[in-house]
Amino acid sequence: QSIREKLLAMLLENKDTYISGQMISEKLGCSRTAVWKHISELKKEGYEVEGLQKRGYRLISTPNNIRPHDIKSNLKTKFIGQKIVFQEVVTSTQELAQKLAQEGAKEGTVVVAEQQIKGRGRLGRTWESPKGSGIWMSLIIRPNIPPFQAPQLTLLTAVAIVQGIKKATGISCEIKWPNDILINGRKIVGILTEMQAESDRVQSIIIGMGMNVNTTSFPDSLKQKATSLLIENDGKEINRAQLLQAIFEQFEILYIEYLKNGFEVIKLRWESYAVSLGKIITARTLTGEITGYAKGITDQGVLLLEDYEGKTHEIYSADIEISSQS
Ligand code: BTX
Repeated sequence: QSIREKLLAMLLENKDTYISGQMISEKLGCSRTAVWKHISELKKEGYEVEGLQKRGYRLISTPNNIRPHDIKSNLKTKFIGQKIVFQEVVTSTQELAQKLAQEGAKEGTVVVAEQQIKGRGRLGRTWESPKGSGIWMSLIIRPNIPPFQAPQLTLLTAVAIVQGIKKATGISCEIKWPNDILINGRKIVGILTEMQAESDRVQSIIIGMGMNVNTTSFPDSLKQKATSLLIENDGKEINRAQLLQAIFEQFEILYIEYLKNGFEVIKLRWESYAVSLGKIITARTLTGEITGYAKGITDQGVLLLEDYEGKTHEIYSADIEISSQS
């Protein structure tokens, strides 16, 4: 942890009391003037800190920033999110994360940006990533699994995000296979998993997550399909750093469980959040359209769809539309 992160952690831990400049300087091993300078810097970033002559410093409020120290000062993970690369503007966090992964970035490294100018969805689609209101990030992991199991990580990520959102905000979301997180049928999060692999082993998986957090309005083309946590939270702003901490923590718990015991437990959780199962759905794949009953997912995360003739199809990649409640 940097001095800035340690200082913030101390202020956050002692939110209801004052901590003296003397105590801070002893714990951080720097002069009281240095402490004062760090506090001034934090104030410039939007942290409200009260300083009283005889009592010391007290944190009153935190800004809605997602720089590394905002996220890491209160992050209780071993490796997920412990290294954060922050950029104000990027083309796509996926691109930068891929480059870092090739250069040997450690597992758990995260790239976060305030804005993407070429945010990517699947199949060459674009992902709207306006400045300041969302979370646009890519996580690098290096699981020792064969490439065909990589889709399991998309499903694991969806579970981690649903649980993280619930923990940080109390809001419940649903998962639509394979990679959308919805509230009341509208998309709040998109997940894009990209892999670098040899024939039998994964080298790295880059999990891209785009979340509409404090977005107040969408372009016309998305108005019917998209929503944000703020909109679903009666217009109240969500603290993005706290949300990220919760998601990283949930992800790490699930990921460790997955590496130890396999996909089974994750699958059960995923199914409990899935809206697309047990319904008649239409799957649009690259080769055509199939309508049928969504029976479930396999241990590899493949969707099983039973058509009207009773034949079961294995769907690896598609867009699905839920046609009816059944
Ligand atoms: P997808 O192909 O499933 O969804 C893309 C579609 O979703 C678009 O065609 C559009 O209809 C709709 N859409 C676009 N922007 C938004 C938005 N902000 N909110 C809701 N709906 C939207 C889903 O792809 C995967 C998206 C991953 C995005 C992350 S952001 C960080 C990382 N970097 C990067 O370039 N992509 C990932």
